[in-house]
Amino acid sequence: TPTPDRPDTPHGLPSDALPRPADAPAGLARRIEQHLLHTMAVAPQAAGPVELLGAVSQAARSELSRRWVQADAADRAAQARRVVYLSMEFLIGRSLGNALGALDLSAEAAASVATHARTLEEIEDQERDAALGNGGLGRLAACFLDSMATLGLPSYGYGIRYEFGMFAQSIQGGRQVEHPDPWLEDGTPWEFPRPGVVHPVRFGGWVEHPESPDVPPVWRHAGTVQAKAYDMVVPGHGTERVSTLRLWKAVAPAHIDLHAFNSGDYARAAEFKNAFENISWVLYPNDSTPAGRELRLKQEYFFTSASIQDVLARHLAEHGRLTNLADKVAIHLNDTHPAIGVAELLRLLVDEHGFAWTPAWRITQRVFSYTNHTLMPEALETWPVSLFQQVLPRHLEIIFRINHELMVEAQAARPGDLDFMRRLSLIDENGERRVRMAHLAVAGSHQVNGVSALHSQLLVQTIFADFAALWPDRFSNVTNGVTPRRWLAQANAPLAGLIDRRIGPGWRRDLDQLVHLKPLADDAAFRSEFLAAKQANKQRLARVIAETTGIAVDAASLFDVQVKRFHEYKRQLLNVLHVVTRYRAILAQPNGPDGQGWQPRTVIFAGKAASGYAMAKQIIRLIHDVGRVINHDPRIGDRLKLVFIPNYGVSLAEAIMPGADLSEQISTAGTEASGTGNMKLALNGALTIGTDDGANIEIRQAVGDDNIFIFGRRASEVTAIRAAGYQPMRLYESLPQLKAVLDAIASGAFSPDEPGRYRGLVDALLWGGDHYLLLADYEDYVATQLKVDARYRDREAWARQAIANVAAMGVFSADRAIGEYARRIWQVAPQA
Ligand code: B1H
Repeated sequence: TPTPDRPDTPHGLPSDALPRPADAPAGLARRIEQHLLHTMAVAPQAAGPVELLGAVSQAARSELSRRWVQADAADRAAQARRVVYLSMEFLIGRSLGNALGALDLSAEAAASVATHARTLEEIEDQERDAALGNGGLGRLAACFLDSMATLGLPSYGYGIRYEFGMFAQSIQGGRQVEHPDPWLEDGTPWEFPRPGVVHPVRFGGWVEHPESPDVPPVWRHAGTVQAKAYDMVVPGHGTERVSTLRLWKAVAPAHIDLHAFNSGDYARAAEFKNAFENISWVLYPNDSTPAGRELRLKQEYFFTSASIQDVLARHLAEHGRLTNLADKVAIHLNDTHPAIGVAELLRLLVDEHGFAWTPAWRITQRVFSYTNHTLMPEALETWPVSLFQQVLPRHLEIIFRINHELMVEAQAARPGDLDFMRRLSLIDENGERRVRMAHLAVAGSHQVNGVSALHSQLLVQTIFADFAALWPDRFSNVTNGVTPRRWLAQANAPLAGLIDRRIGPGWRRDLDQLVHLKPLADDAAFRSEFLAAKQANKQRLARVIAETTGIAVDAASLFDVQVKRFHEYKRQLLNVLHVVTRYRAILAQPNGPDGQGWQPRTVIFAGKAASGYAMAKQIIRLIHDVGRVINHDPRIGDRLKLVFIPNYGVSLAEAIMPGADLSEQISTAGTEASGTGNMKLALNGALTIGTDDGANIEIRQAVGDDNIFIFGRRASEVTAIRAAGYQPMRLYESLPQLKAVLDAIASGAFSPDEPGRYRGLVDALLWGGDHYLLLADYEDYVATQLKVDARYRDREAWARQAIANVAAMGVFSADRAIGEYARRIWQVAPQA
């Protein structure tokens, strides 16, 4: 029933409108009412959704802080070994639904907001996403924290409290427009400022070397910025354990006193202050490619240094000495972004805590471990030696010393092999000298892993081949995973409820239990309930599409979904080539390829392009241009629709994943390190069409060849094709369908107002070498899409296969992944 709009402010309400203790309900409901009055300062019966969000969040927050204090006290008392996860990105999304789920308070919260004539969903929708990350790497960090808390690992995530997170995307005239994301502007109930936790982080200057070798060098830095701690509590599910996410804000040092300046210098003083504080202002929006800017290097050092200082302070408070540091802390590097931590820990031990080099180096290597997330050569971080010299002069010296010892070891392993040394070196000497951060991370860690079986194998065959020759035992694999709490329990209530009724609720903490769904694929009643849940989710998604794009889509059509960052290697353009192929085929053969009609399809895209990535932005524009033509062509009707949902992020993903029938995972084999959207979609009952790449390969092994559509060249074939001199023009000439599609796009069939708009894009395929082999995989892709149609038409067969996918997803739980890290890499044990 619709509710009348209520005023959002308490002004003018009679005082007898406030609840009296006599009618105050119990438990959570009572606490919510109290928070409405005392925290939100609103008369409870006048509370709107925003006030309710605040009050419910506060009620959850107080219970979480109780658990937090308890877990912290227990870990201190036990002097527990801790895991410290350093990451530039934590793509958290919303917190309320997750917190209520973890506290098992969702039903009670729903009941109490119902007394205000609101639904819990409506309240939760008011919360802004915490989008402190770009894509997969940042979301992985958030899933991992959820699992660390749930498994009861004594653990901390450390990162940056960006004032502005991932930019918001809107579409104007078919083009991406970026908007700032001031996610903190109205405050957030989920952070706990720790005014007493501050560490100084130094930059610039020079290094003085005392005469005596026993006296450590002195870094005469040029400036100091203070790192102030803001904590978020990470709830565990089905346990009272929690984890901590500590984010650092950059604050100018106290001696920049704005009041001391006369009015003329005030602006200059403010500028000076900004020059420090800008370090934590904004997330760099470059998924999979490093920014290479001085401010980025400062961000990396800023949060890494503050975090390691914090670790040492905690360790000293608990143990009074640092000699046993490696027994008590495991520090993990989420990609190379915090790799400077290797040099920073050495610096702190040697320069500030009186350690000799050799024991300090031994501790450092035992403490650190490193995950690589990409093989793409352009994505490997390197910094000009000159920039390092200017920003971190002492660290550069330390890196040179590590390198010297590495070169001695290389020399001993392969005497006289200068190329081996050159390839291993922490310094790239080709052209402008640069520091290779991945080499620093490998040298400074006792374990290095990739994020899927294929990726880890390619790591030791390609970019780390020489290191693997030197230290074979250092390399291993931990395939990624996703948290089933957010990605099934929270996002997909219809399916989660159905699973609960059939196999009980235990899968939330033990996803392997989904295997009990396997036999239910043969149960017709279960299949029909499964399809009904999918249908409800598709209707919800269709509503989201209508609200955000204005396009009406048919929830009975096949929902074909590709949602991820836009990048050439992910090949959204190959998907578009298929859409245009299908469009032309429908026009040419209205009765379908086999006379049985066309399976209606809705092709759904969402994702952001890095602001400076022209080609990715052009592909977004092409999707809109093609969509405008197809969606308005009366000859097509409901047989094909193409939509782009703007502003993809965690919350939108929670609406999209449950509503997908088909999951597009079509990267060029050998390029997508793992993928995690592939896991979320399969977990929600989508079938995958994908290449033999990243974790798709393991998904195929888990679900079986018959329950997935794999197409295209494998990684080894990709390498061979390129080595043999790939000629995309030959494919263009020999495949008439492909030629017609490319000609249509290139000649302006979808951009009549500017016919040459996509000439460059097509030329990049035909003349620019088609680096990601779209043309090589086109024919197989289009043929495989026809198989998808045929399978989908047999609704019972499709349901069986979708159920088989869900049942096989146990291994892709982030709990499994974190269990492997804990045992094999961190050597930490869960606390009861
Ligand atoms: C992944 C990144 C990444 N790999 C640089 N690398 C960045 C690199 O801002 N930067 O400089 C940001 C992100 N992100 C992704 O990690 C992989 O492409 C996915 O395949 C993988 O699933 C994910 C998590 O491992």
